[in-house]
Amino acid sequence: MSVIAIPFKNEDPNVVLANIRTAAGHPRIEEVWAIGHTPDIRRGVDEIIGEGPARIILFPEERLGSLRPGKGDAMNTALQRADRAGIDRLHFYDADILNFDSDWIDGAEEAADRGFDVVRHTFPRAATDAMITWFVTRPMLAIKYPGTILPRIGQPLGGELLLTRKAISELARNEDVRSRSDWGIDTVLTHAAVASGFSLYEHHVPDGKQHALYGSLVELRDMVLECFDAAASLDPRQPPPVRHQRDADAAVPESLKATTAYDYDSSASIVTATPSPQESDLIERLQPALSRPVRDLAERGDWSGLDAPTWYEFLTFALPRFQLGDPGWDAFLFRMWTGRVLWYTTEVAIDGYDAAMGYLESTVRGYEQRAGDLSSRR
Ligand SMILES: Nc1nc2c(ncn2[C@@H]2O[C@H](COP(=O)(O)OP(=O)(O)O)[C@@H](O)[C@H]2O)c(=O)[nH]1
Ligand SMILES: [Mg+2]
Repeated sequence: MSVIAIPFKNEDPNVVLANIRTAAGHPRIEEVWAIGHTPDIRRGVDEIIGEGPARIILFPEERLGSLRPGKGDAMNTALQRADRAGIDRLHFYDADILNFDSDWIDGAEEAADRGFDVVRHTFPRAATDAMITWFVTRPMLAIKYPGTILPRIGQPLGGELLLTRKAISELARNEDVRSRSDWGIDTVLTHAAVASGFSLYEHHVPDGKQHALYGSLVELRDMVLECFDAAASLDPRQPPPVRHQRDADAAVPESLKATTAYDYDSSASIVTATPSPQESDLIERLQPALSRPVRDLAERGDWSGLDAPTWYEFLTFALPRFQLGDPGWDAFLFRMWTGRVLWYTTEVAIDGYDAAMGYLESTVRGYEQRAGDLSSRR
């Protein structure tokens, strides 16, 4: 039996309810699990329960993890329940998707029918969207696992995926997955599935995922820090080769190419804000080890040197040192990431969608190459 799990928090109730309805109306789906405790969504779900054909069940996330309680607890609640109930296929979809329809479900089910253990949805994103994927997760995976599939997965932070029975049962027993209650859950699940040797299909959604975008980059602060921490925490051993296929890319919608995904002006003030005493202390301590462009950003809010090689060096420097929850490190890492995003926006994204995507992909490949050369010389 196939189940769809939809974690929700502060989303537009109409969007969440429409997605629950779509999920419950699909012939392959027997149950829809809506996981969260926002009161107006609970009330709305109460009204559509029983519309069928699939059963809709609403329950809050359990406190399973050890980090900030968040999306990870919600996903792990579904994973544990699916394991206990012996569910064959568990789909996850974010609650805020505006263009969720039966094609997403069909695409995942069909790949599972062809024998893939895990299916991940992948889709085009605006040139200035996915800034954590492009400047934290994929670079970190490139640095740690060069030459493997891990840095090449399109949406390593994607919350849209399908796990088959084998994967459910293995991942439900994985302590790193279970403890990751925060935004780090996606990174840890992506890594654990590959490290466990599961075959992977990437199903392409050509229209892109239309969902809630951001104002200032400040809204992404927790996500940046938790995703960095999750990537840094991953077992450094290289994963085994896994069977992997993906749909061919399709033409990207023009509207998506023209989308600006965050507000530049309000974000620029993040890098120029006066550092807290903790951040100043940290920078002073690290100062002798920091490169010139990093110091220029830390001390004067000047992000003009945050190019790809500087960012590689910064990530490898922060990798063994960053401490999630340390106010100095949190502020410093977030300021640096913001500077890197601003640099990319003004130096690269400005040249248009295709050039931007070429830059982002080749930067990750370049990092893999650099990390691979280093590890072969060790
Ligand atoms: N149950 C539950 N759901 C959450 C929590 N945090 C986030 N979510 C849901 O996780 C999904 C992804 O969150 P979203 O803010 O859209 O992340 P983004 O698309 O990666 O920026 C959405 O459906 C959220 O409602 C949480 O603490 N509990
Ligand atoms: Mg979203």
